Amino acid sequence: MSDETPTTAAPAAKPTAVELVKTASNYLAGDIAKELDDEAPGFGKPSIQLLKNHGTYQQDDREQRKAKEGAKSSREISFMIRTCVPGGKLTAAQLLAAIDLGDEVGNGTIRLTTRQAIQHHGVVKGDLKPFMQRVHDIQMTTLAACGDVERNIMCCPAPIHNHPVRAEMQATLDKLAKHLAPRTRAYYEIWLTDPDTGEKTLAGGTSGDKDVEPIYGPTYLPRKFKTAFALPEDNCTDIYANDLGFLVVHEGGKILGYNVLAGGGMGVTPSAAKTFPALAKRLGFVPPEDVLAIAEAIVKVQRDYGNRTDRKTARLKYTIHNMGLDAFRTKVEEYFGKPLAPCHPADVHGFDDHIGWFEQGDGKYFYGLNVENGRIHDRVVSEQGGGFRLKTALRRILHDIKPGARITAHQSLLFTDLTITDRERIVKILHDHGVKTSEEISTLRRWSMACVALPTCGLAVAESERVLPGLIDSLEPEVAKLGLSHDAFTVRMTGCPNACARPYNSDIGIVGRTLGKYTLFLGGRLLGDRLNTQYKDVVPFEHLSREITAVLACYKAERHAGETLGDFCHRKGVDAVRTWADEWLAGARGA
Ligand code: SRM
Ligand code: SF4
Repeated sequence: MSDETPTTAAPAAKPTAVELVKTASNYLAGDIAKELDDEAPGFGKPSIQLLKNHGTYQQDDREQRKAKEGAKSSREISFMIRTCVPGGKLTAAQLLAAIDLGDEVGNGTIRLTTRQAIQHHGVVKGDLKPFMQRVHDIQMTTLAACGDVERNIMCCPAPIHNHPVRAEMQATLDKLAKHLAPRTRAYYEIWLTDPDTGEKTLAGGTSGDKDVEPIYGPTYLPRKFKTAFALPEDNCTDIYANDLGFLVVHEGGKILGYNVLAGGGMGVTPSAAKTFPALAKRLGFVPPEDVLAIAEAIVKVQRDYGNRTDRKTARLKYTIHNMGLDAFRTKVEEYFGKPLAPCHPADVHGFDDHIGWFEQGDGKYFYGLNVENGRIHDRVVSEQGGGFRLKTALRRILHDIKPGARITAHQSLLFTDLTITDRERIVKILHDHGVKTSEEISTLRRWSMACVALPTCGLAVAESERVLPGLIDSLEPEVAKLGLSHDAFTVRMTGCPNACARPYNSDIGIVGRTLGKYTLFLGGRLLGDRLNTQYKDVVPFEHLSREITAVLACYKAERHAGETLGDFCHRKGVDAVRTWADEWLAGARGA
C-alpha cells in the first residue's frame, strides 16, 4: 500500500484551488521561472502559492499600504524568506551570512522563529534569486521552509556532549530532515542555475511520476506538516504542538526508542467552528531504527487521507479526528508494514530553555542568550544613548570568537563550543553594545514570546511583536511587587488565532482578536502538554497589564506550595479566577 501512487481522500468534493495549482505545477515549478524574469514587482496567484514551498511569501508592508493610498498601486511588494535550520543548528559563518543578507537585501533585521529557523523580510523580487544562491552557498536551503510539505524539523538544540542520547537524537533528526525533504529539481532549476549562461531545464519528472517525489507524489501534502523531537525531561521544542512528535525513551545513556505522537496543531479559524487547537496523541512506540519508516508512513497516510477539499481542516489533527485514533493507527500500521508497539509510559516532565551558562561536558561551555521575540536588530533610540545594538554585538561575537550557533524553539540563540575565557569576552561585547545578558533580564521576559504580526504578516488582526516588550515592561514592576519575579511561566502573544507563538498551551496566552483587542487564555503550562482555556475576550491592549496582574494576584494569594501558575489556573478554573480577579480589580480585595 505504501508504495502505491498517491491518491486523494474525499474524491466526491472539489479539490481546493491550491491543490489544482500544485497538480498543474510539475513538481512545484509552475510559472515561477518565467515570472521571475518579467518586469512586474510580484507574481501571479498560482506562483504565489507555489513559492511558499520554495520558502518565500509574497507580502507587502501593511503600513505602507495606508501611506500610499491613492497612489497607482497602494502595495509595495516584497518577500519574506524563511531558511530551514534543522534542529536550529548552524555555524558562525552561516549566521553571519544570514545577518549580512538581512542588511544587503532585506530590511536590516533577521528573525529567529518559533521553529528554530530564520526569517528575512523586505526582499524585493529582483533579489530573490541571488538570495537563494547565497543561502545555497552557505549549505542551507529555503526549500520546504514553508508550504505543503514537512517543515523545519525541531529538536532540542543543547550541545550536551556527556549526554549521548542528545547527540543520537540530533543525528536522527538530520537523517529524517534529509529523508523528508522534497526531491523536486524545480528549486535548483529556478534558483540555482547559472545567471550568466541562463541555462535552464524543465523541472524533473512529469505529473504522476512517483519517482520524482516517492514520498509526497505530485500534489505534495494537503497542508503544512511539522515534526519535533524532544526528551521527557526537556520538552523545549513543544512536541505536543506538532503534527508528528518523537519523544525519546532512554535508559542508562542509551535510546531504547521513541514514543510517536501525532496530530498536534494550534491554528484556529474563529469563524469556522470545525477548527480547533489540538495536542498530539500518543500513537505508539518504535525502536530507533524505525524512525524514518514510521515518519514516512504517517506522512503518506496524511498525503492520502488528509482533506484536499478544505484547507481549513486539512492538517493531520483533522485527519485523525475524522478517522478516529484507532482507525488512524491501523492505517499507519498498514503503511508501516507491521504493528506499532504500545507507547512506553515515558512522557514529558521537564522543560529547559537553555538560557544562561552551561558546561557542554567536553571541557567547553555554551551560553544561551535570550533574544526578545527572536528579532536581531540594532535599536538605536537617540544619539545620546538608549536602545541596544544586538545585531552589531552578534557580528562581533560571531566574527571574533567563532562559536557554533543554535536557535532555540523559544526564538533565542545558543553560542556553543566556548572556552572559559570566552565568557568574559561575550559579556563585554554585549555590554559594549548596550545588550543585556540573559542574567540581567526578568524571568517574565525570558519566558515570553510573540509572533511577527504587523506590519508584514498578511493574516495579523492585531499587533504582537511590536507591543509585547512594552506589555512586559509594564508587568515587570507588578510581578516584582507580588514577589513573583522568580516564578517561571510562559506568556505568549500572537496577532491572530493562527497561533504562531503557540499561545494555546501556554500559562498565559494573548491572542489578537481585532485591532487593539485580545483574547486572554489561562491554564496551559511550561511543559506544553495541556491546552489552556479562554479567560476573557475582546480585552483592549491597555487593559492587558492590569488584567494579567489581577490573575497573578489571585495566584499569589491562593496557590498551593510549589504550584505553577498554569497548574493553579487549571485547578481553580478560569471562572473562579475571573471572579476573584474582578473583585481584586474592583478594590474589594484590597488591591
Ligand atoms: Fe505561522 C501562517 C509566521 C510558527 C501556525 N505563520 C504564518 C505566516 C506565513 C502568515 C501567512 O500565512 O501569510 C506568518 C509569516 C508572517 C511574517 O510576516 O513573517 C507566520 N509562523 C510564523 C513564525 C515566523 C512566527 C514567529 O514569530 O516565529 C513561525 C515560523 C516557524 C518556522 O520557522 O517554520 C511560525 N505558525 C507557527 C507555529 C508554531 C509552531 O509551528 O511550532 C504555528 C502553530 C502550530 C501549527 O502549525 O498549528 C503556526 N502559521 C500558522 C498558521 C495556522 C495553521 C493551521 O493549521 O491552522 C498559519 C496560517 C495558515 O497556515 O493558513 C500560519
Ligand atoms: Fe501572523 Fe497570526 Fe502567525 Fe502572528 S499568529 S505571525 S499574526 S499568522
